[in-house]
Amino acid sequence: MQIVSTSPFADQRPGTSGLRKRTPVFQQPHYLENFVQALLEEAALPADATLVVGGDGRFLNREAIVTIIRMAAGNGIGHVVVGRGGLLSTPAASHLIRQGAAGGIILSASHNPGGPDGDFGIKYNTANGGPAPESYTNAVAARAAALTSYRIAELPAFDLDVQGTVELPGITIDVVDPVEAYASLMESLFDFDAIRKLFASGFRMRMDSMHAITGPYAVEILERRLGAAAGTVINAVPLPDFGGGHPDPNLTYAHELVEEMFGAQALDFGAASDGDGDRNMILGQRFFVTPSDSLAVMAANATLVPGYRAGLAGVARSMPTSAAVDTVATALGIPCFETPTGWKFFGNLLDAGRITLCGEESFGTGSNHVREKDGLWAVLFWLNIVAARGESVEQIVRAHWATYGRNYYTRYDYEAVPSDAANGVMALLRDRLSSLPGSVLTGRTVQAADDFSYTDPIDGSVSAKQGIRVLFTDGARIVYRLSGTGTEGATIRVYIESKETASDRLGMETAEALRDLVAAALELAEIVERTGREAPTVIT
Ligand code: VG1
Ligand code: CO
Repeated sequence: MQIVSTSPFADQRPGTSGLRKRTPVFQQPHYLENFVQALLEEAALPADATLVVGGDGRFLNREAIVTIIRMAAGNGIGHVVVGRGGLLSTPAASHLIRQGAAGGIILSASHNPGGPDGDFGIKYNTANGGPAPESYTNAVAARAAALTSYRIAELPAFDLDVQGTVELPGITIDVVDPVEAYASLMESLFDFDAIRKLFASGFRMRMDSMHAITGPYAVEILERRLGAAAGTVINAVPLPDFGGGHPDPNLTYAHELVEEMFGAQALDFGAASDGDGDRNMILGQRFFVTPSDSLAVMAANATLVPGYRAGLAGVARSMPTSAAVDTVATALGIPCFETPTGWKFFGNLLDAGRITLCGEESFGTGSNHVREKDGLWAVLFWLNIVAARGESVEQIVRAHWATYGRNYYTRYDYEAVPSDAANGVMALLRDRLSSLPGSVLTGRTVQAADDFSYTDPIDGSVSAKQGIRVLFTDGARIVYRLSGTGTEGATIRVYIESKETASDRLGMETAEALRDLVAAALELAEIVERTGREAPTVIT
């Protein structure tokens, strides 16, 4: 074992989901090692602990995993479980950790592009399988900023591509099939027979894995176990640069899928997932399901799915996510929690059994089956609902709106804005907060305006400044926050929502329904003046 002297890096502060930086930043000497040392020291795992390690296969994944395994040995960790080839989707890693490991390290920058000019990322998950809480990530940042050495073992060469157990001096490495345990978990939750029958009846779907991690999982589950046609999964081989694409499952970046599903030859069902496999997009034939609606539909139909037959203890959504699921929770008579953005805030509620389903507007849905959002799980949930109801995706969503009303919803992202300008927008909004209540915008009256603060109902921890909310008396909302996952300048996110219940107002185009409110939202924050951007980078 070697103790290597190093100098601290001041910028190793994890954001919404781990530490994400441009790849060259991670290639600086000692950069990765310093951060890993800080997180292993803070985790303080006992010598008999098992650590799970895996990543989404992006550029640097394999080298980083070898370094992490050597550092685990250097820090006295005796057992590592790693996915074959260094691959593990984020939800599959969460599941493996929950099989008895003390924690896990996941290498991914999720939906951010990969490659030498792309992004890389790393995060730590605790024994419950979920992202470490803020108290931990803050402590890691402080440690990293003061670090003077790290510990790394010299190990004989080992092969990550061969499944099996490797005994090395001081450490045992289990190279496991990345898919098997996860696929079995899915089989235990969903009605595979019903979905198999659905495919056998001629139902056709397309799954776009976007050259990222879900390819092998989707081929095994959809094509092999459920009998979907060969070729159902496209872009199914994980590539280090995701084929030069942006593995973000939305209408902008999943364009291959979108062209097919909105074209003349559209299939019955379309889905896509992101770099690390925790996000999902659900499409019907020429029909887009907003992630917020997806969560609400899942909650309303959960008892059709074997794993959720007993009903839901409660649900949760991140603050910017639309209130569509709140309406369902009220109808079901179950609690609905509103948390800050980021999956780490759902962990305590899931562990305490207070919620069963949760989700975010950013194409993330999940449940108590793991402690991460889960892209393929969401796809299977929808397939199960479609099979059980015998209706199309569009019919299911329109019926949902007719019952619960429709929350029109859109998000405007302004990426790579100079930090000063972005901070100026937030400062302006904070200044305006106290004068907003009672004022009228687009004919709607502001009921309240605040900077969202969350008190965790389980451990009492407080997370302040989680985004500006402008709440109207008719249920409409405008939310502003800065992204915590970008690697260049700042990203301003503006979330706009309006609720309609009148039956003749459920079928509008989203852009049309929200036109006034969007204009008011941009004006209130002086977005165009302060950023110089006439239009957002992405609209979802
Ligand atoms: C974004 C999303 C957030 C999500 C996070 C991680 O964070 O808005 O909902 O939890 O990404 O998802 P931010 O801070 O950029 O808004 V993933 O799939 O990138 O790990
Ligand atoms: Co992701």
